[in-house]
Amino acid sequence: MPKKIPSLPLPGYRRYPTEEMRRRSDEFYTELNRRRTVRHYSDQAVLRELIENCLHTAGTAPSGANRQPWHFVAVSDPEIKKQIRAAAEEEERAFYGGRAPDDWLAALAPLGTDADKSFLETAPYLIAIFAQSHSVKSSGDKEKNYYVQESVGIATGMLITAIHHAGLVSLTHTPSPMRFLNKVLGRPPSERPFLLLVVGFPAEDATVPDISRKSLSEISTFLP
Ligand code: IYR
Repeated sequence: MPKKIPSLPLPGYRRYPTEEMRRRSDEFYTELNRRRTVRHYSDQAVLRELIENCLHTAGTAPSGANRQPWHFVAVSDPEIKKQIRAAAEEEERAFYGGRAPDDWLAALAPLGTDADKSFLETAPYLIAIFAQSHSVKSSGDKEKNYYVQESVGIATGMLITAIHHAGLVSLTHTPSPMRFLNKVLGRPPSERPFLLLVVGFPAEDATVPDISRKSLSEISTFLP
C-alpha cells in the first residue's frame, strides 16, 4: 500500500461576512450570465500569457484521486490550425451530409450550424483538450485514472469561465469523431480528444442566436 499523504491546515480559505457573500455570489452570477458562445471571430491576436493564466485556472479543477487527467494543447500556429480545420470540416461534411440521425439534425437546424468551420482558422487560439484514460509512468507501467470524463468536464468548465473572465470569448466545438486531433497534435493514444475550444475576440459584427436560459425553478429543486 502506498504511504498516506500528510495533511496541512486548510490554506487560503476566506470566510466573508454574510452581506459580502450575498454580493459576491450575485455579482459572479451577473458576470457569468453575460457569457455567450461565439461563432464569429476577429483575427486579432491574443496574448499567450492570457491563455497560460486560463490554463493554470483549468488545472486547479478537482479530479478523481487527484490524477489531474487532462492535457491542453494551445494552438496559434496557422499551419496547424489549417490542418485542424480541414480534418474537422471533412468529418462535419459527413455529419451534416447524412451520418447524423434526423432528430439530431432537427435539433441543430434552428441554430443554423453547418459544416463550415472557418473560425478554426480565423480565431487566434484553438485549445484541444485531451482526457488521459491512463498515464504512462517513467517505468513504462500504466496507471489507470478515475472519473476521467467528470474531471476533464469540470476542468473544461473552469477554463471556459476563466476565458470569459479574462475578456475573451469561446466556442465549444466537437467535430465527431475527433481522433484526428491525436495525429495532428502528436498526442499519444492513451489520450482521448475531449473537446476543441475556439478562443479569441469576437468579430465586430458577431451575432448570437436569440436564446434564453432555463429558470432557476426549472433547473433546481430545494428540499424543503
Ligand atoms: N459538431 C457539429 C454539430 C453540432 C452538435 C451540437 I450537440 C451543437 O450544439 C452544435 C453543433 C458542429 O460543430 O457543427
